[in-house]
Amino acid sequence: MIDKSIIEAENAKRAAALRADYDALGENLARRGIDIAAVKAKVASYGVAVPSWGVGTGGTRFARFPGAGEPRHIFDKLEDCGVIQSLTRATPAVSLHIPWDKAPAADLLAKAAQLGLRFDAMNSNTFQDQPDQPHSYKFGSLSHADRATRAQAVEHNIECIEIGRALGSKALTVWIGDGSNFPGQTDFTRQFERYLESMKQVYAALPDDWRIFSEHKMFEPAFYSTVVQDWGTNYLIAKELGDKAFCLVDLGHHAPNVNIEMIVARLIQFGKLGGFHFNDSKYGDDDLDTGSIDPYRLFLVFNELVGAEGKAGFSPAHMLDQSHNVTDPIESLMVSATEVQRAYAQALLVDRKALAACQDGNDALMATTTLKHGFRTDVEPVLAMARMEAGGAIDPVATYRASGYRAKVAAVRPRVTGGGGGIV
Ligand code: LRH
Ligand code: MN
Ligand code: MN
Repeated sequence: MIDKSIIEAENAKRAAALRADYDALGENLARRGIDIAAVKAKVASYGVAVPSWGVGTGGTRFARFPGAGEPRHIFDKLEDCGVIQSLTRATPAVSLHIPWDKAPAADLLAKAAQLGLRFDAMNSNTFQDQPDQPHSYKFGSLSHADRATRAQAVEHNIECIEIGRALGSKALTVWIGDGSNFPGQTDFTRQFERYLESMKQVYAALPDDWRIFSEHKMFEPAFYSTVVQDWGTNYLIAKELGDKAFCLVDLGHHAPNVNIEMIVARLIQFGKLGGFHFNDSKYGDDDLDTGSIDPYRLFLVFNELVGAEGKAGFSPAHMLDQSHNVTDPIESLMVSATEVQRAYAQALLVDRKALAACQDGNDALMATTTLKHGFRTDVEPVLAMARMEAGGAIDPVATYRASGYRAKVAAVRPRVTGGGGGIV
């Protein structure tokens, strides 16, 4: 999607400075007993999936302000994802949302192969009504009081598995908006029983080598109670369903100040961490760019993940889940993928032996300083070198802008008008 010659020309402007910065960092890390090449190799093998729904401008419930060259359908979306991957080399997979991305499997596979992409977890959607759907989700889906509505939601999830199977996906993520808006509107227990019964039916349709991820979220669209509201309920679900069921942690789905890294640690300890939706937030489910508000928290999450590397059966799925309102979504997703990689690289630098010794010796100050040492290290040269060696851009955003991609697609993709609320 981006001409190789543009990447090469842009890299040529920056290669000498990168080499000097990389060598200087290499010397610094060597003094700390860290081999920069080993860190680079790990960073190079790291990937985070792009959400198909993230490449279009999101919007809020007040308005949507589309940009130029908005993707018209899943094939345009995949092309945009291809751009992100070709420049960052950190996003080899795309996570699809059904029915938004419904299209013939052969066409999706052909397009993905052409762009060097594959498909990560499938996402079902029973938080909106679709045209021609017999039963409405206004009062819930998998936990609805009406059996036929629940059955329709179960069927949809099974269809998502079938679509994903044809695409080489290996997981289904289920997020529902079910809950209530008024005290007394629903019976918490009966509603959760209905949810579990429905999820058991979906679970029964899961192929042997698939996983199902339930995603918790504190509130919204239900504003009084939500069926899958926190990691505790999520853990109960995963336990209740079985070995193929895991919890998905969307960073924006918690109250402000909640210790998310500790939730991650707990789920790892009990073998139920399924994956992530990375984003950032200041107030609620803001879906801001990953690392844009609190990069230290992202680092602390990765500190837990690196600490668990190698644990039997530990392989959480890494996906972005963002909504872009004031930026070019391609640029935001490229920067976000890099931020996730940065947090990973910084967490790799933590001296875990020293940290454990500080913890066991009750040296709180040196324990936290040991962590900070990793976070404070500017690892950009490692990330940029890994990108360049993989054929990507030293500076993805500058290279993207130099390519004129957005103007080119704007010429063939008709302008979308604004208005209406967003969806995520
Ligand atoms: C819900 C959510 C969930 C949906 C996506 C569109 O807030 O995070 O992951 O599938 O947004
Ligand atoms: Mn999410
Ligand atoms: Mn969300």
